[in-house]
Amino acid sequence: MSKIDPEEIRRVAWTDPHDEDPQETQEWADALAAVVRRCGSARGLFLLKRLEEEAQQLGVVAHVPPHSAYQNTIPLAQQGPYPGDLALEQRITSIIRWNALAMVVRANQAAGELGGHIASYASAAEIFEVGFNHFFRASNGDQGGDLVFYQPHSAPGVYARAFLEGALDEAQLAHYRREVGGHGLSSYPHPWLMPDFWQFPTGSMGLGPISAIYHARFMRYLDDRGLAKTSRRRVWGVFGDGEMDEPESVGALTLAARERLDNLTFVINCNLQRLDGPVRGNGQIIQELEALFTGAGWNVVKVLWGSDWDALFARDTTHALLRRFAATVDGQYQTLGANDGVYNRDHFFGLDPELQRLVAHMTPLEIDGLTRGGHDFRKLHAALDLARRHEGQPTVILAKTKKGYGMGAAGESRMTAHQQKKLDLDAVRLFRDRFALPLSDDDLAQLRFYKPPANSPEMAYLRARREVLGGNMPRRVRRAAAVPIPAREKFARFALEAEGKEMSTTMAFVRLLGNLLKDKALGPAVVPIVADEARTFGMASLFRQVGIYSPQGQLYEPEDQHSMLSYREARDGQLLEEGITEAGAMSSWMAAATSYSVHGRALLPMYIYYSMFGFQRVGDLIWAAADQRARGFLIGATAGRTTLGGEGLQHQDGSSHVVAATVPNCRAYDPAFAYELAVIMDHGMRQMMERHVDEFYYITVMNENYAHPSLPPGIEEDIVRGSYRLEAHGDAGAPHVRLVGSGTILREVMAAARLLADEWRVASTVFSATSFSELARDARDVQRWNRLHPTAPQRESHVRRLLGGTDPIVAATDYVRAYPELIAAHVDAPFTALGTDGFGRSDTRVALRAFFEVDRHHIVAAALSALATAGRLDAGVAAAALARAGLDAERPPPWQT
Ligand SMILES: Cc1ncc(C[n+]2csc(CCOP(=O)(O)OP(=O)(O)O)c2C)c(N)n1
Ligand SMILES: [Mg+2]
Repeated sequence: MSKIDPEEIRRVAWTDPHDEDPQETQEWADALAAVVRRCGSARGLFLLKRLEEEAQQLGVVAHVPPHSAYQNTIPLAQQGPYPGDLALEQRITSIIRWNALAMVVRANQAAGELGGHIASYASAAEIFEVGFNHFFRASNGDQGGDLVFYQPHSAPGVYARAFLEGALDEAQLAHYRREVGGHGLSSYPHPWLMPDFWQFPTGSMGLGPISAIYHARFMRYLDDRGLAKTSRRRVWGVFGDGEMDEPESVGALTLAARERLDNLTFVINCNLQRLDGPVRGNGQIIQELEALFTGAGWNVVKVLWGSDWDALFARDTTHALLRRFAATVDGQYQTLGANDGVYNRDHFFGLDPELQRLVAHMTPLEIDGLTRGGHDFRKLHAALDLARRHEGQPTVILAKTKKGYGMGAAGESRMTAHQQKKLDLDAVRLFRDRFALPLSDDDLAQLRFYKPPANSPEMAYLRARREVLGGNMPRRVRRAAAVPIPAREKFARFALEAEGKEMSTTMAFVRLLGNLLKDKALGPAVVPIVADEARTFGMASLFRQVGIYSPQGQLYEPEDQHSMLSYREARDGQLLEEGITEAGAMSSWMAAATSYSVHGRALLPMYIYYSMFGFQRVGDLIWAAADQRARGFLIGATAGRTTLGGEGLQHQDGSSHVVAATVPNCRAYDPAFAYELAVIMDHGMRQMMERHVDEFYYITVMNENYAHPSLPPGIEEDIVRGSYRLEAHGDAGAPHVRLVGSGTILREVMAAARLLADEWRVASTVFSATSFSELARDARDVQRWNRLHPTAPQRESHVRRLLGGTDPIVAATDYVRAYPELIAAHVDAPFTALGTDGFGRSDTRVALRAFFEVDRHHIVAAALSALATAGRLDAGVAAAALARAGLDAERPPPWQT
């Protein structure tokens, strides 16, 4: 042990005024250092743990910060040699940087409105390149590759690399953000728009992180159930430090640790900035994230300082650098990043005489060249390698970078870096020089893309690296083997031949699900998902029938082990019981719903949930699922604003169908009868599992019990189209009205038809509307075709086929009026919509339906009123009907109370 220099001790004391006995402190520190040197870090850690136990026994409470010092987690000694050619990789990265920049600047020169981002990729380039050259494995034959979630605003960099790999051509790069016309590249990762390229949409902050976690988890599920071999596949996610503020980003961290997802690595691009400014101007986002991830149970690896700092650390025996780092907030780091070596010398090192001495031998240019760890291949490689080898925990790599790295005064660490997309010629020239790009001034002026000759060392190296790793990335596969759907009669006989049996459509769904699970071919492909509501929907029998997935099996005797419905967790359990996280359940659903593409194994997920907590709560995840070409069923249960009686304002859903109608590949249905549900599910399964159609189904089911008729003949296709003629009432020659009902309100409509015939001598035809949105879509298509083919024989939409003519139409629903009004523009008759606009509230169904004016009496009154307006009935009859039913014409509208 070297002799302690009293001068050194004084220096420690000088920097830590709380130290009463610096000599003693130094002795402890030296003793620890000696043990680590002699016996290794494991022994050092052991001693510390023992000391901590001793301290606890003595009643000493440690105030240990929840993060480590502001330095690299991996010490230089454990770094290992770099397995690549640093110089070549540097050159390749520079070329990609250039092409990414040229792509964005060109898009903005060509059409100033297109936008695009450079600064995010500029900060992430080395992270991506280390991944592409050494870690990201592509799917190759039977070898499933890695799943990579790319930071969305870095898309130009991913395109620029694909250009070098030959997956994209120059014309495509020139059409960045110009997708109309079919040759362009989408702004961010969108599988809908680039189905052979992108796998996962990440453009909406926060959805990438939660989705990545559930994909990693779902790979375990596939393996544990023997559905696909995934043990060699990994999930890598590169996300922004600002993005980590999204609740979704952090909402599932503990799940990843709990399920020991060591197949998962996050790399957080900690450039300390988001769009408007610093992520934590007055704090340190890296330390905050370290505390968060450590607390959640992750393995945390910090990559803060590049290799050129190593020599400084080695000489900094008193940790003056670490103390200065700890005292520097991110807003200050940003300013340091934006300024030159002289500024950094004076405003960082200059604050401490010890640090001044440490860099006294360095020129300002050398100080300026000190890089952050996230721009150093060696440091990044060591971290990703550690993550890949680490067992039992997911790993997060916190990589400190600079936003706009290399953009100089045009963007580097500047407040406005995020939105910088126009660079003048001087800035572009500096960029070329900074990255030593082989570009002439004319190349710069033209913003020419650059691709080295095919036989150049750069291209040979790039190809060789990707060959080792299985080929080009990103790449998306479009299909998997079809899964045969059993004959409808086999799984749905009870629904098709219900013969008046009483049930709810929820019960019918659960029974259908149970039957499908028993089918030999389809059964194993079904993935039932709940978010702590299985009992609510009468699905508890599934616990025992198929088991609840748990990677640990069941480590306890369930309290109800002797019950038929025992809570059974199993390693090969089929049901995903997600707990109270709709975002998590939805992410699981997405993983299963895209398994046909990601894993080459088509599955049929069915996520059943409180309908209010779907499109409203996790609508953006559903939108992302649509982008991802998800296939599966979303079942909105306890649906309808007046059907879910007691639950009140926050539970009663009156709007999900309106939102569902806006998702282009979502087919949404509101069936009233079990046979409708069976026909819709049968159709959906065949579309998705047999015909490989990229669409998914949203079906609302209710908890109201009533009698269900059998399937009338010949109406299956109309059920799928959105409506069919159910029955007629009244005498020929009487004034006639058309009544349309959907969901349980169809039964109010049927009752109204009888009242109209019996009490008011009005005839009616009743239609069941299984989907106003599907009717409207068909009508919209036909309307457009007719508009564009004015001289051709005009086509007729399904809704006009059913509801042609001018007899008034009254359409009633348990959703807001906007839902039935989707078809109003496509019929010629006077159209009255009755719906549940306003706030829900708790009461009985009867009371609620009267309150929202969707019960039989209001339907009768609306029908008579419409006939009177049309001049087919005396207005007094309508008034009499209101009076007879005791309806208060002067009460305020329900949507105002
Ligand atoms: C849900 C959502 N909200 C807002 C945005 C707009 N937005 C795009 S990037 C960005 C800042 C991202 O900062 P960060 O995550 O730190 O990434 P960086 O660009 O700094 O690498 C914002 C606010 C978005 N894409 N998604
Ligand atoms: Mg950032």
